[in-house]
Amino acid sequence: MQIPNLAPIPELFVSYESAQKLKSEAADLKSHDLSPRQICDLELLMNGGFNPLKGFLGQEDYDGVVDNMRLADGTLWPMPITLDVSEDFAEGLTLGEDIALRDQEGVILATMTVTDRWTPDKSREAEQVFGADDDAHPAVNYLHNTAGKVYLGGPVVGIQPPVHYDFRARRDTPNELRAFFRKVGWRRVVAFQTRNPLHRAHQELTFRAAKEAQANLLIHPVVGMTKPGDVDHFTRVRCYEAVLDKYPASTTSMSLLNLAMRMAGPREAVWHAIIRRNHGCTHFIVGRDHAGPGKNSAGEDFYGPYDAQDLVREHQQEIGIEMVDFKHMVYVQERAQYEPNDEIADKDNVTILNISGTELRRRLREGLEIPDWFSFSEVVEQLRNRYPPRSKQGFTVFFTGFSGSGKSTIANALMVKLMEMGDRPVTLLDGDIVRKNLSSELGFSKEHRDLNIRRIGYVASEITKNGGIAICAPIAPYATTRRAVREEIEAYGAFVEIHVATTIEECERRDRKGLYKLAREGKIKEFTGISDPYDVPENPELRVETENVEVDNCAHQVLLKLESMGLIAG
Ligand code: PPS
Repeated sequence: MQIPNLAPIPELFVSYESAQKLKSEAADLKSHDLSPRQICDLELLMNGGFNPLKGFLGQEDYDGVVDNMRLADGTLWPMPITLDVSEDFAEGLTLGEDIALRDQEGVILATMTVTDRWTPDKSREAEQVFGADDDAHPAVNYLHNTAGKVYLGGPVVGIQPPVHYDFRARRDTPNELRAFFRKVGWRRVVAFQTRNPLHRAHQELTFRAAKEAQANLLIHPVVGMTKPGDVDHFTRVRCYEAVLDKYPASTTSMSLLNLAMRMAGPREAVWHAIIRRNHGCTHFIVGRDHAGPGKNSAGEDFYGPYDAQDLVREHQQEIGIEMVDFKHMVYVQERAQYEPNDEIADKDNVTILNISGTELRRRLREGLEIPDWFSFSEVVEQLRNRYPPRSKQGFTVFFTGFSGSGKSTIANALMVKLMEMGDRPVTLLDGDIVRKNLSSELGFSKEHRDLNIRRIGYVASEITKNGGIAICAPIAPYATTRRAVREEIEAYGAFVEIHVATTIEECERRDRKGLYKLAREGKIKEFTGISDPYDVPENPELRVETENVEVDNCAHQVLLKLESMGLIAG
């Protein structure tokens, strides 16, 4: 097991000439546009990362994998690699027919002969593979709410790998890595799987693992799809590059793996081990709660903390890779070094320091110190860049209220006050301006109002994502639409909902544009508050009254709110 066979492993690609021919013939085939996850799966099928699979699983293999982690011929394989499609697409196919598999731009990557088509029992798959039919598990959620209803299976013929424009030199196929190990004479290689930035504890444990196994180290991070909410791979790769310099020269290398993780704990760990064996590694580090999906809907862990280690240990011989268990490293202040937690004999007499992921995120968010013992300054710098403190992040102020309530006036006053501060660009998306520039073809039906607010939400989310301040001032009468926009924006920064609570009677009394009169006369239909609904916000960040209050004062209340939320400096 320790002396790897670094001979090339089978790929599913055809020669360049055959690929050109297949490509032109494939133009006549029915096409399936692959999802991002299927593109990741196809890449690893074609380049041998999923060896011995020769295509997407057929029904017999699928049943074997789901029920007992084995293909129909008995080979160990823990994860269903399936091509899910819509019922409509599946119905139009004849078994034995070839289909073209295209990426999201329409480029043909492969063809597949459809040998199997079936409607899976997804609840059974969830129970057997992921341990529970619970949508709190990201892969179960995907299975029920994203994946198509029907599975197709059959052998794949590879035409070209998916194109990556980022970090090209850092991506290797199994055969490229095998060739690299041959070239540099690495006979024992321990792989470290990760989807998180590496800090000092990781560097210590990987270095120790390599020393223990008398092996070289391969940092093998996943850059395909990881757990929703993870640090994006662009930031992570820059962090990994910084950490690479901390290992003794020529002992360690890094390669990026375009895997779509399922967060399936023990089964996933076995899958990861097989993939690393295929990439020419002899050892594989498995930690506590490897590929854990977080808590289930009852607030409990899906898997036991050492289930993954147990399952890999049970199958390591058969896979042909040796498991190295991941030690939980903690920092011992008195000795100024990291030590495995379970090897510290004098725990009562020393100070053990640790910073959890949650605590790290809090420190980043609030711009607090991240100590040198915890991470490397280059890594912290990358993370601070990516996660600036709230006072430097983008955010959206979303005013809602009746026509004539004073939204636009307060929004304009707020805009100039924020521009006076000058640290972030400010954009005003006022109701009237948006209707002129973005939504000129829309009317005031529920459907059109929703579309209008969605567009505003999209533009505001882009501004927020890029570190600017978006001020929106539409009527936005529907609570569900406001909630959807809030969710979209909160992925990037704060969403501050301000209800301008001027009563409809007061708005009608002011009637600055003369619209209420026309609405009363029936000359304007579906007029909010008169002949159309308005859902009063239940929990806005701020409610402002405008009767007998100066505009300047209203804008000032908003500024105070932003300050109390840490969005602007006090
Ligand atoms: S919505 O519901 O959020 O899409 O509405 P919004 O785009 O903010 O509306 C912008 C302005 O359109 C004028 N207007 C109407 N308002 C409500 N109902 C009807 N039927 C209507 N027809 C025209 C109204 O003056 C809104 O301007 P504001 O700035 O709110 O006074």
